[in-house]
Amino acid sequence: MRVAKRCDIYCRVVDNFGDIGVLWRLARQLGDEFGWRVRLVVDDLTAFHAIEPTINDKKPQQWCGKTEVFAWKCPPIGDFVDVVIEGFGCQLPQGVVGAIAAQHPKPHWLNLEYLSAENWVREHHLLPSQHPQLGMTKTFFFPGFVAGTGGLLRERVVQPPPPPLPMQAPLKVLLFAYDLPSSASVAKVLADSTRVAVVSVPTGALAKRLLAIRLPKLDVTAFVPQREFDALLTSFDLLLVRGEDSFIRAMWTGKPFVWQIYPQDDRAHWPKLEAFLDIYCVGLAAPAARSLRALWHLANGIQANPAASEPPACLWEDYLRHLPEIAAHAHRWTTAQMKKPDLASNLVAWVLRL
Ligand code: TRH
Repeated sequence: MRVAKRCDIYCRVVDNFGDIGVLWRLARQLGDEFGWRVRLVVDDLTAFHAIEPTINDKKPQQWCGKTEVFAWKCPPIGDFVDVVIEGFGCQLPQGVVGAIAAQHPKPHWLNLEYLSAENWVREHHLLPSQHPQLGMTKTFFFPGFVAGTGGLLRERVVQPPPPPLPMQAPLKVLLFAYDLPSSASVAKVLADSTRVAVVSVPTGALAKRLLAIRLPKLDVTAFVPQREFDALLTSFDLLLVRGEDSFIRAMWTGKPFVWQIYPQDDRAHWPKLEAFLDIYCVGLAAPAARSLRALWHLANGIQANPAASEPPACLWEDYLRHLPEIAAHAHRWTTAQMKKPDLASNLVAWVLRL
């Protein structure tokens, strides 16, 4: 029998809930499915509490299920550890780097990167980088959608989606998006549409903005614990999601979705969105793909050619015309993605092979 690996995961919350959302899922999965002894070190316990209400944001050390959680200011130092995962280039606390460098044998040190569908990801996945002073190697682990990348987070409980049903009744739409003008314009189009029954918006800055303009059909919902979030997604017909974690979770439902990517300076996020659209639209007939792209661009405030762009309501009507085809495609895409190994399995396999 293999001895359980001891794994420390480090998370700095840059913004919102995605950083902790992803690393909390990974911590849980490594503990629950692979029997690893995981410690999660987080710099923002308040953000963690928002997605996992049992976390006490005043406690520097606590257990949450099988995971031991530490506040960033007092990380566990000195205990033997097999694997160290640095979330999204967060840079380990100084004392930790020294401690793992002094350990024999040294742990596997991974940097888990942000998700991207860009081509270069495959070439960079599992590239080592030598620490100039410590003689330690840090390996870059890239999630991704295609073979040769680290894959996507998906727990064993995630089931293949049921085939899509005809959508005759007015649609229930989830809008979990950033507080941006493009989100408000999509919300208005949805609310004005006779095909939409409700626009459900989780409490937060965007919900406030939409309440202020008295958006019709608006339903502001409470923020649910992450463990309930995935089930919640399945209760909608169309999912407008954002960031990294809710995007992947929307995908696992097999339902049609629109991804609002995390906005970066200098439009650095635009090529990332296009890279995903390029792989996602393979197999979708050209008119439906054009329509899908147009709605995604609207949600992301992208106007490829402002002079030629149609009014948002027309883009939505066109999307609705193609919705049965888009829904069937979403189901096919998800079913195919589910046949690939998931991120935690890939990570564990890589560690055990070394
Ligand atoms: O919150 P996000 O925008 O997160 C991020 C971060 O901003 C990060 O800095 C950035 O780099 C990254 O996006 C790309 O979106 P995301 O990734 O979808 O994370 C939201 C998390 O919140 C996800 O784990 C699901 C969870 N959640 C709940 O647990 N309950 C809820 O009710 C809702 C609406 C979300």
